Amino acid sequence: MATHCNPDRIAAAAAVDEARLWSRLVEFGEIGAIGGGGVCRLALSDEELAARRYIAGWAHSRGHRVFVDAVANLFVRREGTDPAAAPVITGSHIDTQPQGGRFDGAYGVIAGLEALAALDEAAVQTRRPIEVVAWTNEEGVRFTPGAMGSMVFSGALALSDIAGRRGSDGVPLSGALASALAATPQATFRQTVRPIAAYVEAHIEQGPELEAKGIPIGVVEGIQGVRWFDVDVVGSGAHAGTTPLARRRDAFQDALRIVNALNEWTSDPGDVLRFTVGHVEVTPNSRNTVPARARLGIDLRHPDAGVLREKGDRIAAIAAGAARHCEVCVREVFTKAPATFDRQVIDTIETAARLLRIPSLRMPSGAFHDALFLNDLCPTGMIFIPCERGISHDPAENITAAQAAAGARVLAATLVALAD
Ligand code: HGY
Ligand code: MN
Ligand code: MN
Repeated sequence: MATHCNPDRIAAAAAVDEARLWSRLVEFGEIGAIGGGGVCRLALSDEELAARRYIAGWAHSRGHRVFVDAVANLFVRREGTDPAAAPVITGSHIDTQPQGGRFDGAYGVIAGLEALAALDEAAVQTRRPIEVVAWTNEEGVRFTPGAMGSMVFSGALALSDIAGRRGSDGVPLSGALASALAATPQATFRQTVRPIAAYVEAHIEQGPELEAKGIPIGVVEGIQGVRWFDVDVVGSGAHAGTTPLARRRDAFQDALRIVNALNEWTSDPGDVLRFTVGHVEVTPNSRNTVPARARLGIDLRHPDAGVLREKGDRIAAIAAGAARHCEVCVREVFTKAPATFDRQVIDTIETAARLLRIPSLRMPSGAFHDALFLNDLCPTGMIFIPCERGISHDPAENITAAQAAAGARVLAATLVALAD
């Protein structure tokens, strides 16, 4: 990276205002707040639409243009000296888990906005435009798949193929997207932009390593692969008090057998393979009725594409073999191979941290992120900051103002370098 932009990188980083960034993070965390410091801001819900209005309102007040695309990805644009140049994009997501924290996703978007403010205040001009994006539906809780906005943006998924889907609450995706577009009338509708010069996403680590080592910045080298499966177990409803065991086709009992068999299949003494059944539905979910149906939502991850393929490909057969009385149907609803980030972007982030005298550590990401899909489109990298006890996807998720500011400083300096 050219050294002539060093003063600009340092000036932009120095203009990051820790108190302002923190107060925005706190304010943003109040949108959809639940007890215990957590947030429930499901994709395209009323709360998430309020968060979109917050971002668009901020951008408008600072004179930035706002754009939105067909899958309701929301972009805030700071012009470069060459408006025709491919933009550098930063950002993350603003939807959360049902009992999520304040920082997963939101941090990357708010840190991006802080970086734009810092560039403005340091009067740093970049050749390329810089855009801060809030990708639609990264978590995949209300609508599947997760990372929907970045998948559609990168071309991994056609919106027309999923537009007919409904959310877990029965709301059609098409209607929810229309409401999101209507929520930010100041945003100009825009077709997908090409090419993209680079993408860099700031995020909390969501794991314990940085905190344990006392290192403020993680330079992410790549993301492990992921596969999601829905397992439907179909038995027969019956009376709980009268039906002998021999006559039962209890879907939940077979679901338990399936989970046990899959636990065995995925057990890994090295604790690298990650297998989770985080979603269970039992129908009719009545204490005194033998369950007629059960659905399991499976999340499987590994950094090695071969292991992920081998372990995932046998899930349907193992599930079918473990069920004693019921029919089993397994569908894969989301899949992405492991990704390695661009060497130059990794170097640029690491150099920015060094320039700012902030210690950093190269590391992989166990969580997936929108960067996983942007990586197929343009040079991509990620900046991690520590989070308390490594906890995420829980109201207890927490960071300090100083940690937030360190990440935003490295982000600002990185954006200046990438947009030069
Ligand atoms: O599931 C993930 O890894 C992401 O946090 N949504
Ligand atoms: Mn996230
Ligand atoms: Mn998450």
